[in-house]
Amino acid sequence: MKHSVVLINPPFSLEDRYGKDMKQFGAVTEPLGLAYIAGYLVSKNILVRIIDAPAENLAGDDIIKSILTQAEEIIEISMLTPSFGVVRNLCKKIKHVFPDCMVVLGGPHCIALPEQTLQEIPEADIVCTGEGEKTMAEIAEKDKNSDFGSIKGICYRSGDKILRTEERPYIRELDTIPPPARHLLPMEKYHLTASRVEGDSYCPTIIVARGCPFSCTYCSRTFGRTFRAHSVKRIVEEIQSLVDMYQISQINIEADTLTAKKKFIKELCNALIDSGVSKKIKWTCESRVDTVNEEILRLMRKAGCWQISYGVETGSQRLLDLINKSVTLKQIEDTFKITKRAGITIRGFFMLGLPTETREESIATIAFARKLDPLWAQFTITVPYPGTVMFDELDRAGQIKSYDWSSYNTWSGWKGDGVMPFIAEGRSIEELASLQKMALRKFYLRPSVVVRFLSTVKSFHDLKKYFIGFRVLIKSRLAR
Ligand code: B12
Repeated sequence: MKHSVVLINPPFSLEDRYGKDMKQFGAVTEPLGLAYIAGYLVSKNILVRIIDAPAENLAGDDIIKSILTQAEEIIEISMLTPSFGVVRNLCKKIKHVFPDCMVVLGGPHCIALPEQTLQEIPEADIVCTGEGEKTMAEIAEKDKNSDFGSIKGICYRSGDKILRTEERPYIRELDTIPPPARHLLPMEKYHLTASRVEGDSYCPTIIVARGCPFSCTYCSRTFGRTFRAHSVKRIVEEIQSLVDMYQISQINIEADTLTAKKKFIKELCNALIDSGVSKKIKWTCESRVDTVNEEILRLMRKAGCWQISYGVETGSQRLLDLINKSVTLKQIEDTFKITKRAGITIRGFFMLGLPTETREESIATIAFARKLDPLWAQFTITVPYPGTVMFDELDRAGQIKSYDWSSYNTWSGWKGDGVMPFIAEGRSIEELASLQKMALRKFYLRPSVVVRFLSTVKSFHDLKKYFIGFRVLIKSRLAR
């Protein structure tokens, strides 16, 4: 028997993520994990729909009303670590109103802590321990009281026990799964962070690969170490269909590490050029400084890439080594130079409050950001997410301060929540929160940067965007 399924992106709002002041800068993005699952279920003739609470501005009660009208039998919810509290409340509400439905959870937090999630959320019936497409199709064929032991990649309840089945291998050939079912999403409601978009035209995200061979200690590596990519033919087709359906002129290309394999990125760029897509579409992406060179960057530029986000993380070589980033400060500086030379703008990501980091090292990170001078810089306070080497090490050392997963938010300091899961010895949340604000001010409130931004204003929209940003920064100085 096939059930009808509702996939829910939980009501984890921009305010939950960034707090009042910063919420206006946050992105509301397509829940592509759920859309991939939906695409697969549709291909198996399973009735499915998606409720995207953040995009539709729905609260828990609105979701319940929506489920009531449709009477779905399997309810699936996607969860990140910081959205844990929101998901737990939603599960309670759902099971209170629909005690007989089956609640399945999945996403990065579930992949990291499947058994514990079932223990901590008694209303959940099943947790998916990996990629959800095939697993969900198999679950949808089963009744609530069936034996789930034969379905790979889940944790489930059997009486009072929590059982874990055999791991499901990663999907090796990504082209065997259909594209994400964007037609089930309210596509007009999404927007990326302003720093990733040129002007105010719509910029959707496309995922071209999964898996990352690197071993940074702060990363969950949800999709394993093997880089698996869609074929370039399929990627070009997916972009082309986005152009046809939504008349887009820009796109955000995502992968765990897009440039992990030189052969792949070269093939992709050449395919974008040869198909003519590069003439219609400009794109932004994320990368690592040690996986690109001048030749690749120039090819990426030719293929339409206008911006790359690099994870710099810290201005201390000692800390770079400690987080196993496997790059040097010199490599970072060199790659920033050649990227700018290739005509590509840069966003730099920086982490404050890494384990064992001193105040001097935080200041060095801020100084390094100013020296590198990307167009945009983001400074977040380190959160050791479960499933990472960093979390395991700190947990073993008894240094995790909070197991309230809702506090696992890199913007907690700025929000002033008063709780952070980890604070390095000798530091305090107040100090890190004020450093995060200071970092942004020191980076953006430089005359050269203000002039640079103002000189790029092309529309009233741009002007408004920068004005709001500068106002928040100045306000943060007053609130210090
Ligand atoms: C791209 C990306 C983003 C983009 C998203 C763009 C977009 N339109 O999707 C942006 C920049 C917006 C972003 C933001 C954030 N991100 Co992010 N992001 C990623 C990244 C690099 C890839 C995500 C991706 O494309 N996945 C591809 C899809 C197909 O995978 P998926 O969503 O995980 O879904 C699959 C499975 O998880 C599972 N699944 C998912 N949901 C469900 C539900 C059910 C019921 C089932 C059965 C299965 C299932 O099946 C899906 C298909 O196989 C990951 C790293 C990673 N590999 O996960 C980090 C990652 C997911 N992000 C992370 C974080 C923390 C965040 C932020 C909270 C950061 C912040 N401080 O604001 C925000 C939260 C955004 C939000 N949704 O609320 C963490 C999550 C860690 C954790 N334990 O929670 C990750 C893992 C990176 C890390 N630090 O290790 N992110």
